[in-house]
Amino acid sequence: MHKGHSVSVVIPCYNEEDGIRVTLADMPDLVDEVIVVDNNCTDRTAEVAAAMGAKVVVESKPGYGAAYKAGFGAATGDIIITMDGDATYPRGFIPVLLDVMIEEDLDFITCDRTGHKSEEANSFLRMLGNSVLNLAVFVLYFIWLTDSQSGMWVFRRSILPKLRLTSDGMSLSEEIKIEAFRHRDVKAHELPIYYRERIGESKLNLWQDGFANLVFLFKKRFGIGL
Ligand SMILES: Nc1nc2c(ncn2[C@@H]2O[C@H](COP(=O)(O)OP(=O)(O)OP(=O)(O)O)[C@@H](O)[C@H]2O)c(=O)[nH]1
Ligand SMILES: [Mg+2]
Repeated sequence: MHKGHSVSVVIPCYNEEDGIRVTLADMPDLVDEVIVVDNNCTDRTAEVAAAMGAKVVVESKPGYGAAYKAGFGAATGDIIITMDGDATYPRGFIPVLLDVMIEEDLDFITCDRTGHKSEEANSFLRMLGNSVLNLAVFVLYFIWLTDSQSGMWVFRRSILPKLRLTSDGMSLSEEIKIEAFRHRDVKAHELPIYYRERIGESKLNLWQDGFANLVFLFKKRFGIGL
């Protein structure tokens, strides 16, 4: 609970046994519930998460987006915060992000990792891919985001029915931002955070996911197949 608002953290996981342990270990006390979505894990992610006090939700439909949609459906907090199960996003920033949200009366915050990343998390190929996707978001949707692919968002649960989330894959990350920033009743902002190197193996297929995210932006913009 933070200043009268209950807080849920939702974490999608595909085999993040080691990462989830570190992610949950320093979750601030103000977080009322942590929902870990077990997305076909074949390791001990679910056991570790449950033993550390998280509520585990099972989603067998594969994909980052599918996992998030299941997690959002199970969350009960007034405010939902998202992050990966790999300990990359800063749990310690949560109180400050909530303060900004409440003070500025925001509905949606997306966290920008680009200002200060740990060196390992900052490969040239990733930076190039992210720049191309940021540019596409700007050209197609007229929204300037410094980090269109960030996976840490803070938002009021009440706005969820206003967001049309179609993607079951990695593209959900850009889609939720486009939906929030373009909705005239949603007050959205981007705020900087610190980002660490991940624990455990990356689930991102750089070329395949990057290209799929680019194609998704065009499809959504022109209403093709969604
Ligand atoms: N890629 C992917 N991630 C999934 C899936 N289901 C759940 N996840 C989780 O979604 C989060 C994002 O995946 P990551 O591998 O961290 O992707 P990323 O953050 O873009 O890449 P890294 O910087 O290497 O961590 C992780 O917590 C995954 O475990 C899935 O089907 N595919
Ligand atoms: Mg990650």
